[in-house]
Amino acid sequence: MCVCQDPSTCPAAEGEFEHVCGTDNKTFDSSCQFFATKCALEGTKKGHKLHIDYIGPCKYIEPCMDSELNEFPLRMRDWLKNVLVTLYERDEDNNLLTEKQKLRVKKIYENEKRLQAGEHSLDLLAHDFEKNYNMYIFPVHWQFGQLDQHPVDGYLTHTELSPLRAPLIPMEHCTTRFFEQCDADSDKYIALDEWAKCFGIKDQFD
Ligand SMILES: [Ca+2]
Ligand SMILES: [Ca+2]
Repeated sequence: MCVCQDPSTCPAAEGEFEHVCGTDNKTFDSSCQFFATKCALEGTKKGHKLHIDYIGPCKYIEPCMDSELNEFPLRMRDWLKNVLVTLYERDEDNNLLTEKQKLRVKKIYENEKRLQAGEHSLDLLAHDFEKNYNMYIFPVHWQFGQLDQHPVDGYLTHTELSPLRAPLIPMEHCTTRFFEQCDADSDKYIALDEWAKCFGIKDQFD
């Protein structure tokens, strides 16, 4: 039988960066503390609803305005593309990408029209998305596949989304609103088609 860890046996946090903010808006010293607490609430409604909201102590997060919400996917898509290109560049001997994935990223990497990583205006990002739309499809799908692991079923739960969402929230105040509206049918899962649509990717893949 599994036994919940006693929170007092969690290793002491070495700094604020180990703190996590729960969806109950309470700061936990570490993710160990958080999971021990959640485990102790197993079977209760409160426990079911408790998740890690973001990394770091709870803090005031500015409300996200509609105009800012529209900017969010522009920057996020560009970022995902750059993450993949960086992985590809570094992937000489450690297999961060499968052979099939490498082939797809190679096409993006070698495309001369690719917008190089850096600070770009929103206008330029929007223009590039329109002009080089095809380069943005794979990174969006790839990120979904990275997150959809427990289980691999074409849906993201709050927990599956967490590795992307939790570190982003303290830096990007539109993160929560963005992912909330991605779940268009509000069933608490982000399906692949909801995800793609959220990033402005049309239905068909390939
Ligand atoms: Ca899943
Ligand atoms: Ca949904």
